[in-house]
Amino acid sequence: MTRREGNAAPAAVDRAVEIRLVDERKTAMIDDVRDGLGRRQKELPPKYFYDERGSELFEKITRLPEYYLTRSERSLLETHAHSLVGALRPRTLVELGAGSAAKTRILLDAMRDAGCAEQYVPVDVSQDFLAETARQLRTEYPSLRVTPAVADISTSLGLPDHLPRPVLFAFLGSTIGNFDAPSARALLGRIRRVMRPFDRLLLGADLRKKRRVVEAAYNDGRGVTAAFNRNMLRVLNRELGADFDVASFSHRAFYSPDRHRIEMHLVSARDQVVHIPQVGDVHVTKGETIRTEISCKYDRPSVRRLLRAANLRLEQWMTDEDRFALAVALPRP
Ligand code: AVJ
Repeated sequence: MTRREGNAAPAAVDRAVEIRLVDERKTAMIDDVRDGLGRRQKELPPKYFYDERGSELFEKITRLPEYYLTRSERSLLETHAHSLVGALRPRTLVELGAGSAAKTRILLDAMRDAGCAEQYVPVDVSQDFLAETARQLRTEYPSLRVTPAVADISTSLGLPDHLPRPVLFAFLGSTIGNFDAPSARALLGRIRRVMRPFDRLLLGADLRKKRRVVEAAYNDGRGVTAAFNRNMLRVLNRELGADFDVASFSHRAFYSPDRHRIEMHLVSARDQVVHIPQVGDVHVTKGETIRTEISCKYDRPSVRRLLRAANLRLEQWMTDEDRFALAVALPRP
């Protein structure tokens, strides 16, 4: 949120904007919850993991020995950032699902070293997280223009109108894995439509691999992933006034080799009724599950197909011992 010191009216405008954003988030959440819990396989969108506690738990996950994804992607970025940025010379970095922007600095450093860094646009659903990230990056990169955009990328990108080109769009962390095939195509299509010929998309995707390796990453020995999973119910309790008995749900994550994806569920230990204001009473039977996340795993042909379906072309493919991939894509004419 912008601060306009010493002027009462704009501060009131800021406040009004803030209230509207909070309101919109709540309305969208009610719709998502009503829709998701009304399905035969109950489900909730993974974006609701990430309140402050959820973001902290996720940061912990990224440091777990079993969770190879973040380390693999970081090492790929460290290896390839300079040559990527040197070839493209992007003046703007747009980062989708920016989060804490930990890996962003590798790209921003490379852009600064190449002397092309002008603007950074972190896009995220979490307004608090964005404001903090923006503040930090402005201090670390004083000559960089930082213009955060609050948006739910599953519906729109919310980008500023005029960006210095070329733009490097970064969609990292295997967040694409959270989207099923039709939604992933739609999301990449939205990115494609704002791309110009010299812009590029840098996509981080987790790769298909031995079941026990991928399952271990989502069933860590310390129970951090379990706490992360259950945290979604705490978010709904706090934000919607729901009364989920968090302790009565246990964590389950498994790899489906046919669908090439991890599914994460919360399993109810008993028959119960959950009251959710503005949604209604939700009946959950003993052993019934709520799916909280899918995490799709790719290989080169499936990434190429996905990009092609969004009118993008795979230009470059980098992997870290076949654990994780960075793909560079360009718009097809
Ligand atoms: C942030 C979506 C990449 O799917 O691996 C980590 C989230 N869930 N452990 C993933 C997550 C459980 C993560 N992404």
